[in-house]
Amino acid sequence: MAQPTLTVRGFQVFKGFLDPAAQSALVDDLREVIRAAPLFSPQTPYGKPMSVRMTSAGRFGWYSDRTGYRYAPRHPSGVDWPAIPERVLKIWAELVGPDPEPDCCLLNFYAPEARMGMHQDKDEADFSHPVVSVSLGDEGLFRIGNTERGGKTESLWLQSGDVVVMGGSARLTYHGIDRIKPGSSALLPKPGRINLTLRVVD
Ligand code: MD6
Ligand code: FE
Repeated sequence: MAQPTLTVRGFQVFKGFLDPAAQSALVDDLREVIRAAPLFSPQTPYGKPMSVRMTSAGRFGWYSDRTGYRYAPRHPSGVDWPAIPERVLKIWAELVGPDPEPDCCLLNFYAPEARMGMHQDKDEADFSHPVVSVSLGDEGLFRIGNTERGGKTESLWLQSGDVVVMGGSARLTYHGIDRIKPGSSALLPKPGRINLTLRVVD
């Protein structure tokens, strides 16, 4: 199995795991996902829309509105989430193993001004399965904190093609994206960053 380029507070970072050709092929797959299940801006329980736009693939998709965050079996339009592309499943299989497969692939799109506040990923049933994240397009400044809110943090830039595995003792560590660097990658036709997170929800 591949060895991480670096490990930061238990987050295993595989720099350049996807080469440019693999990144382009993946973006083509994701265009199909977005065509079937268009990006939307989730409302937060606090009444403010998130700055990140999102959609999902797989049996479950991530959804949020005034009543809270949850996994939902369908896109807000009522259509089923599209299947997780094979190329995405292959990344998981290479880094985590073939079984179980992820049942949710959350797709986040960061326009130049978008960010994501510090959070834990804790809405899944079994934290023994890692979360795998794939970065595409412009670089994003990823901040890693602690298992409790607050305290000292460490930041690193995630570049197009980097993959991060968050498992083990790091599975419940706070993390977020402070900002992106528009124009740092030519992968996407306009400035922005795509991040995929793969999980086993159920
Ligand atoms: C992002 N990623 O990179 C946001 N979650 O845009 C995440 O929130 C994340 O990168 C769990 C594990 C890895 C991640
Ligand atoms: Fe997260």
